[in-house]
This record gives sequence, C-alpha cells and structure tokens, in this order.
Amino acid sequence: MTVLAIVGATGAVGSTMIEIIDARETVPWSEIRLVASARSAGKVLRVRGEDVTVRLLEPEVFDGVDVALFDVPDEVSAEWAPVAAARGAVAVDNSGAFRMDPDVPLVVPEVNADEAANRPKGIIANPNCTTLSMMAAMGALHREFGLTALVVSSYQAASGAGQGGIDRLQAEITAVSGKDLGSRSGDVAAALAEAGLDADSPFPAPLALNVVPWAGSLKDDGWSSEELKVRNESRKILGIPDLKVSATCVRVPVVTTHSLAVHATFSREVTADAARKVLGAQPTIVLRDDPAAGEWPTPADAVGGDPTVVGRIRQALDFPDTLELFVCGDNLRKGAALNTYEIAETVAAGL
Ligand code: 11C
Repeated sequence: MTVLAIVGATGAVGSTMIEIIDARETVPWSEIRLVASARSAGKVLRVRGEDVTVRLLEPEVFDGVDVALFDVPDEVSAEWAPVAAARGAVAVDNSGAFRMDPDVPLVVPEVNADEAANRPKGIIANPNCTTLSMMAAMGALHREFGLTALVVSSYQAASGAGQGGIDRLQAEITAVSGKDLGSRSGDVAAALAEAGLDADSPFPAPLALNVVPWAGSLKDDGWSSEELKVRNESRKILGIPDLKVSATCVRVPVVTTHSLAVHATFSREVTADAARKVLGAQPTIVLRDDPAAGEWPTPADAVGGDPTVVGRIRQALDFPDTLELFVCGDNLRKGAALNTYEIAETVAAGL
C-alpha cells in the first residue's frame, strides 16, 4: 500500500495535478486521497476513473499516507506540512513556507533529484513557478558551462495568482472586448470601471491589454518578493550560493505559462550552437529556435505541455561568455503541479 494525499486538491494547481495523474500510464499509488478546507470538503472529483470524495484537512487524514502533496497558501503549509510529516508522510510542499529552510531540500528532479533523499524534516519544497520555468534550461547549461550570473525579466501569466487570477483576467477581457478603446490605455480602466471591475483584483493594475511590473509583495529597497524568490531559489536549486542574480518580474495578460527573457553568464566559453546542443539533449526541453522560419517559444507553444520551450538563443554581442535566451514553461504544470508530482514519484521510487 502506497498512499498519496493531495492537499488543496480543488484549486487551480490541484486540478492540474489530477489531470497529470489521470494522464500517467501507471502510478505507484494504491490510494489517492484528496484533501481540502471545509469550503471544498465533501465535493466529489474523478481521479483515474473513480469518484473520490474530498476529505477535510485534519490530522487524521494523514494517517497511512506515504506522500502528501501540498498546494495551499504559505500559512496553511507552514501549519500542516509538519503535521503530515509527524504522522509519517513525506510532505512535498508547493508554497513558499519552507523553500529557504536549510533542512528542507528544494528540488527540480532533472537538476538535483539526489537532494530529495536528504529531508531531515520529512519535507521537500517545490520551487516558485517563475524560478522553475527556467531551471531545466539553467541546470543543463550550468552543468556544461558553469553559470555565474543571471539577469532575468519575467512575463508572468494570470494563473500564477491562482483561480482568482484566471477569473479576473477573463472578466477584464470580457469587459474590454467589443469596445472602441481608442488609443489610450486610460480607456481600458474606464471599460473596467463601467463593468464594476475597478476593485478587488489580485493584480495591482488592470491586466487586460496591459503589462504590470509587479508580482508578489513589497520587500526592502523596492524589490518584490517574487524577484527575491527568483534570486534565492535559483542559488539553492543550482547549488551556487554566490550566483549573481537580478530579476524584474512582470505580469502579462496571458492565462497560463510564464515566460522569461534570460541573460546568462558562464565561467567557461559558450556559443549559441553549443548551448543548443546541450539544451536539445535535455529530455524535458523542446527547442523552438529558428527565427528565419518564424520559430520561437511563446506561451501558446508551452501551455498544457510538460516540456520547457526554449529559443531565441543568441551569444550576447557585448558580454563575453554570455547567452540571451527566451524560455516558456506552463506555470501550472512544470511550474507547480508537474514538478511537485515528479518529486512525489522520485520519493515513491525510494520508498
Ligand atoms: C505568480 N509565481 O506568478 C507566482 C505564484 O511562491 O509559489 C507562485 C508564488 C509562489 O504570481
């Protein structure tokens, strides 16, 4: 008997997790237990062709569980992942609660799978979706060329803010569609106000027909929490404590798939062709890199799929040993549910 629990099973990432599990030819679990807060407990969801009733989050729900996946807010994970671990489960947590804890490994299986075995607290953390979207590519390039610095701009999808973000973007698009918006973005705000959408957004500015240079909460010196996560988590996953990282995180009106423009500097000589060879050999990456043929990565190419899509690979003209590249990864799949589930499969293989 190997039992999997999914805590937060009814959210945007939880639903994607169930899709991923449904699509697997085989799973190592004899039981899959769905768990949620009182608001969703009692719902019935289909998992691998069977009806499963969502159970309430309470300590006993973890009895007999081998691996418990958490996709819930930080404060819920902070309280409940240790409860699951104390009851004998390995908790795999997709919140920010434990990522920088030195006793909790932060795992991307194709980069540092070995670290999943070293879990003194019985907890393994899954990275932030923005960081994750570039880790398959950065891990492969780092192994070959020795990464020393990253300058990153993100183009983050609305679903990074969960179902509320998806719903909000959809409502904004509906509000502006069919309107004559003229040539001024102020007209977008007017259209949203007319539709009663001038408050209660998960985003700090209109997202339809706009870009918003903000994700997360305000930290010291004007940095956003998301930008600091990209820096700290990249260092930990890649095992480069002094990696130089500077990130600007931007929200764009895309429903799902985060994109990143990456400026990556290496300690060893690198060419665009050599990078293409390395990335092309990485099974979890798809290269779309032929601008002459109109081939480059876009969120539409990556969404709904497992691989990270990479392209626009160029040797920087004025920076030695530096590449420019563009990366797209489905933030609900590799950025969240898929990587979390891959960690669970890694753990199950060692049980
Ligand atoms: C976003 N990346 O797009 C964030 C969501 O640390 O897990 C995920 C936040 C996190 O808004």
